[in-house]
Amino acid sequence: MNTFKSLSCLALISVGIWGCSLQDLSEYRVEITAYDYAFQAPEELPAGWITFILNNEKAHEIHELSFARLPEEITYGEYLDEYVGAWEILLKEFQAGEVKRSGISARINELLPDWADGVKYVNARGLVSPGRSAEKTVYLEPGSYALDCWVKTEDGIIHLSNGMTRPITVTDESANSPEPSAENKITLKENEIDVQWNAETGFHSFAVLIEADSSGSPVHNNIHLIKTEENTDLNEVNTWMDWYKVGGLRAPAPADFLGGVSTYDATPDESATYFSLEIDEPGEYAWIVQVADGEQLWNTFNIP
Ligand SMILES: [Cu+2]
Repeated sequence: MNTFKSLSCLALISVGIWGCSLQDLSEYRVEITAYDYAFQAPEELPAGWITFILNNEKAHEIHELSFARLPEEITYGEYLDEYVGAWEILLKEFQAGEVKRSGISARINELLPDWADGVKYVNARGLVSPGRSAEKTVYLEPGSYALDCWVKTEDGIIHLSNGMTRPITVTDESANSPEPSAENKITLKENEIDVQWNAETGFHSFAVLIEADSSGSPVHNNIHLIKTEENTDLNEVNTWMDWYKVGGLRAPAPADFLGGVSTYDATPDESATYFSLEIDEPGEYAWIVQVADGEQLWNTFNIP
């Protein structure tokens, strides 16, 4: 099992990752290895801030880490049968054209069990292309979780249906790990991605803050970094990032994803979401936030 705790602070300083203090000695790091289609992951973790490294260097497809916290009385088996099963039925009907996009919400409510509202997505995505690794740091309360990949195969099958899912129990024991002190800040505004950083090759850590709309809801729930080529169509990437599209998150990916995060239960401005990634070569890149069709929210830039 590739679980290890607390890389030494000196090692981190030597490669210039964190503004390190003695408290950072207890950063809790877990490596999750992705395969097509499986995760190698621990069965049990302590509660608190956990840094997950998604190692996608052994797989041939793009993958993600999605953490769903299960309702207390529900087993992982029930979650797979009744909850994931409902989404599988919906997806088949949607792909067959029997359910339209506008009808998804009504149909999935018919299919899902009564307890479905109790499933909480504490953190998702962080799409990572094959050959890459990326990190994110997530706060986990004690409880039962499912670690899933919701990306779809070329045939439109959810990776988790092919086995890319693991149960993880978060115990009452504390990870004794501090909230990350990321070196860079990203603020997601309604029409702007505000990134405060030095765009250069190397390892970069980010805290993501999300502004609220007039009703108090977060204006966005995701951000990713992609490497672009001359023919990369960012409108196409935006459309592809929408799971609720027949071709959404379905192989092949239209861009090279370095990492990022999605968060569904975020509180605007109050708590940050954390991720880190490695920019391994100069070139053209883009920060992209998946937004509704016809809208655009990205920043393109060059790494010299
Ligand atoms: Cu996957």
